[in-house]
Amino acid sequence: MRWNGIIEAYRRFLPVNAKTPVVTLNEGNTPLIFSPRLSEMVGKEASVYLKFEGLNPTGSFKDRGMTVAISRAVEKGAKAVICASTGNTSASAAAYAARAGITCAVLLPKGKIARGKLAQALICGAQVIALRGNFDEALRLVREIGESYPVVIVNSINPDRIEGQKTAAFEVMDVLGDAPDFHFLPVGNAGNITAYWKGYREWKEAGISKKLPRMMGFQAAGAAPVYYDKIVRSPDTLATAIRIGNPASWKKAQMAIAQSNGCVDIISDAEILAAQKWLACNEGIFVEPASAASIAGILKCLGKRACKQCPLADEMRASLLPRPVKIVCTVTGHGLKDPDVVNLQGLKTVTVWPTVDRVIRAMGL
Ligand code: AN7
Repeated sequence: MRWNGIIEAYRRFLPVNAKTPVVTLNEGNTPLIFSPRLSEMVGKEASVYLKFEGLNPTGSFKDRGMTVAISRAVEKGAKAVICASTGNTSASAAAYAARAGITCAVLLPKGKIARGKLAQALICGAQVIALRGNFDEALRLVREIGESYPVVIVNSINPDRIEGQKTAAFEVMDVLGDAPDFHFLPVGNAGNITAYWKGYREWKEAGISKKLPRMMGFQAAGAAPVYYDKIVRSPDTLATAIRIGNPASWKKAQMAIAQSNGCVDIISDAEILAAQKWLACNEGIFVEPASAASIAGILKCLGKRACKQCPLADEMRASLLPRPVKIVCTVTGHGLKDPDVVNLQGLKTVTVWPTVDRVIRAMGL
């Protein structure tokens, strides 16, 4: 069957009507990839799946929310949209605005955007404004501009974004037949964890699914306002996508974690890099550093340094895990967006003269 994007697939759960002009790049329908090695690490009868959102049209989960936000903006007659971004929202907004034929302005923290994301926003013709400030300052400006100028904000403070993003939970349930037991996610501006929880709840309330997952959120240690329950004035992490100190959906994310009996924890930049490398080397999936946060998270839960409140670690120790247990980790963005990370990983090519002998020696044979 032909896939025409998330609005067509899940129309009756979304804030659209027959007259809404659908601006789509056929986003969604991303694969839920079984991870044999993570499953084995969790234990017998465990299945761990990776929701690979890097396979959306602009390479991140943001496209799900953007198709709804831009379609609705066009429906309202908007001629321009604006967003603050750590990179992926700007890439997505630029692409969908280009498709809609409207103007897009993006406010980015100068020098803190992965190279691929910047290229995406620029090539799609967005007005790219580098701010001498961080994401939180950019979002504050966008809120102010949205109040006084005729532009639609397409950050996740626009509820249409959350509505679109909740379709990822629908897709997970469509594939698994029900919600998983645990859902692991990176947390930055906290929109995505809010959206998944909304999606899971809606289908449970509609009687389509039976279970609700425990929401497991992970923040970079240097940018962890939800974990510390405190605004971080100068957030810092090499995972630039989640370099956020005052998340827009903070309260809703806390609610999702509390209501689902889940957990929020931190991982260090070193753990993020290690998880990114581990996933690429062991499962062949290259994700950007922020996305590796969910993998670093599950690895932490399975290891000795699991946080005290971690339900997964607790239940594993006490053999209380439901059997068979199902776990989903969302990997939010594609690794190709941030190619410079190979330098941080300390990875290098080997250069040799063009002889068989030299090549064989370089191969270590
Ligand atoms: C790859 O693009 O905030 O907790 O401006 O790009 O919903 O914010 C990106 C966030 C995780 C965090 N993974 O999700 C932006 C932006 C990737 C991301 C997150 C982002 P939220």
